[in-house]
Amino acid sequence: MSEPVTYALANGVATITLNRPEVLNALDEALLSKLRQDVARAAADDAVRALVVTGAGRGFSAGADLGAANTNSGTADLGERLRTRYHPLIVAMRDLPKPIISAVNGVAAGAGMSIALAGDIVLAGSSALFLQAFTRIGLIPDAGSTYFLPRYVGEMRARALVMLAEKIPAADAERIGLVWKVLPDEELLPYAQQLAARLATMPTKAYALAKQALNASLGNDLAAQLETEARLQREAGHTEDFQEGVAAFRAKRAPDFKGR
Ligand code: LHQ
Repeated sequence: MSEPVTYALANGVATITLNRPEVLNALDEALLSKLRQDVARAAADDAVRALVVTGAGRGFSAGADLGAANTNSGTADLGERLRTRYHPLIVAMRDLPKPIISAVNGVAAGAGMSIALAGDIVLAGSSALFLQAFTRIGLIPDAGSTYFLPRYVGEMRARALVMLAEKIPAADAERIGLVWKVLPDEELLPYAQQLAARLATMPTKAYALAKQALNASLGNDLAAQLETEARLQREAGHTEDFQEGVAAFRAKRAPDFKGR
């Protein structure tokens, strides 16, 4: 049986591919478990300095596997499933000290959309669709969707996305700020990997600290956020890459960042 998630490393980039294409990469126990393992593996490997998360086949992910007995039984404790299976994954992605590019190659629905939005930069193929499928089946958005949506697109659009649960085409997703860029379908993965390979040559430690600052931003007032910046910039100021960045600037040459 093929693995529910595949992992490949090239040019400092780990490409993590959700791999149950026959069900549009619906999230079952095995897929979620391997995905958590692969994110942890990328986090722990110093040779990895950027990640791409994408889907095999014609979808990114159709969300929770509605065929799995532990999801659709009506007596299942979905809160507990979220706490044990989804939250560690979303937190690991958000806190990962390396940039994550979500390459949304087709439909991203329900918790599959939440996983895509947990990336730092969301790219989409031109035929991708975003669907807050949850209310269609009598659930509420989860796995971070109610956190990401108002922050990315604003309150009104978040409420409409959640309540109308319409399929949002890639171009509209870009227009409202759910997506950084839309690429022709066949260019999506090569572009995502090139972009990630470029990020992998950049000051990885500074990205990790910048992620921390951005993660803290929306819960902070200005004074607290300025203090967060000062604390994290102090750390950035002690990195080898900062020394290298300034030395390269002065020497009018390209920097050679090591990620530390
Ligand atoms: C699927 C799925 C799927 C299984 C397509 N499961 N097989 C919930 C519970 C627990 C804890 C955590 O959080 C959550 C949150 C959630 O994620 S709730 C939201 C769950 N997802 C959905 O409600 C989306 C359900 N799927 C759809 O609405 C459609 O499949 C979409 C719009 C995604 C794609 O439509 P099409 O492109 O027309 O494809 P399709 O419907 O023909 O699907 C292809 C195959 O994939 C099909 O199997 P089949 O054997 O008939 O070829 C589907 O049954 C299967 N599939 N989604 N979530």
